[in-house]
Amino acid sequence: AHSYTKYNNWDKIQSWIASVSSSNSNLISKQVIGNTYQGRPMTVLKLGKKSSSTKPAIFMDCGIHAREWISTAFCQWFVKEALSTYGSDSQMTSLLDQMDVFVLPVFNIDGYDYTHKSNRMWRKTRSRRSGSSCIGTDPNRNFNAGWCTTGASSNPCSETFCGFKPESEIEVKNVADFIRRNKSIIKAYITIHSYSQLLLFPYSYTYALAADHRELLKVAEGASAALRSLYGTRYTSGPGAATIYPAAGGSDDWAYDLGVKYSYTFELRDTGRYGFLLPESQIKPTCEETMLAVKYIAAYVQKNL
Ligand code: 0X9
Ligand code: ZN
Ligand code: ZN
Repeated sequence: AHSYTKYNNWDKIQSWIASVSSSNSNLISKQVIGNTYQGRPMTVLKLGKKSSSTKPAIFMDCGIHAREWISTAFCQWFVKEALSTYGSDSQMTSLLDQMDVFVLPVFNIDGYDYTHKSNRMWRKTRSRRSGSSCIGTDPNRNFNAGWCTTGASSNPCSETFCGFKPESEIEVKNVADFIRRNKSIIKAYITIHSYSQLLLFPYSYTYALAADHRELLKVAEGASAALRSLYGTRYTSGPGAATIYPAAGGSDDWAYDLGVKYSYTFELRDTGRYGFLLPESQIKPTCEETMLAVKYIAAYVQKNL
């Protein structure tokens, strides 16, 4: 059965998506934004109090990289917390009254399924193309933001293969199309990765500072402080290029250049002891502390609509 404190496989997440969205219909709805390369449905959950007028929104995805299981666990946790604290937590109530939160629980479903069935350390998608026997593209190098200029490889066998062209991956195209379609209402983009305990913001494709650098840094530092207040977990905040490494084609830089100002990449626990193999015993504390950071960013965005 599905559990919020376990790493659920895709079959369990898929049935969870169906049940969570049908049993809380005042606060949640679902929409398929397209299928993956292998034909699995990519479902976005929309959380928010129903309203007659169009509401501003936040978009959040998990599981761009297949092996980062704590990331996918966080999106499920966020949905649970949103539904169970609406009406009792004043911040969550006000957030979902005023805004919608779009959650894509697993971005790279084919890769995620592969990490459960064949290779726990798989990172990329599972697409094939004639001309190479190597499988998969790094979805976080396939967005159209300085595409393949730095920190990415044009070799299909590389772990950071940027793809044959920007948005060559159907999963990337589906998400980019959804965000473009909803560009006028999407005020923040949050993408969840692991590991390293970082809160990153644009740019990663260049060392140049974003036009909104000071504000993005201030909000990231506030969010990191909120996260740390629960269990003392330390996060480092900063622009991607200087804080982790230069790498082009990422979703955060793409969303920012499209006009979504509050664009953040989380790298969740830990700092390397377990790395991608974070024990299930850390799901609850990791998700609880991350909730505080995400809610901090959401509250800031809400206040500055
Ligand atoms: O390299 C990545 O895609 C991310 N790190 S991970 O270990 N999860 O693979 C960092 C992404 C930072 N943002 C961009 N490079 N745009
Ligand atoms: Zn990642
Ligand atoms: Zn909780």
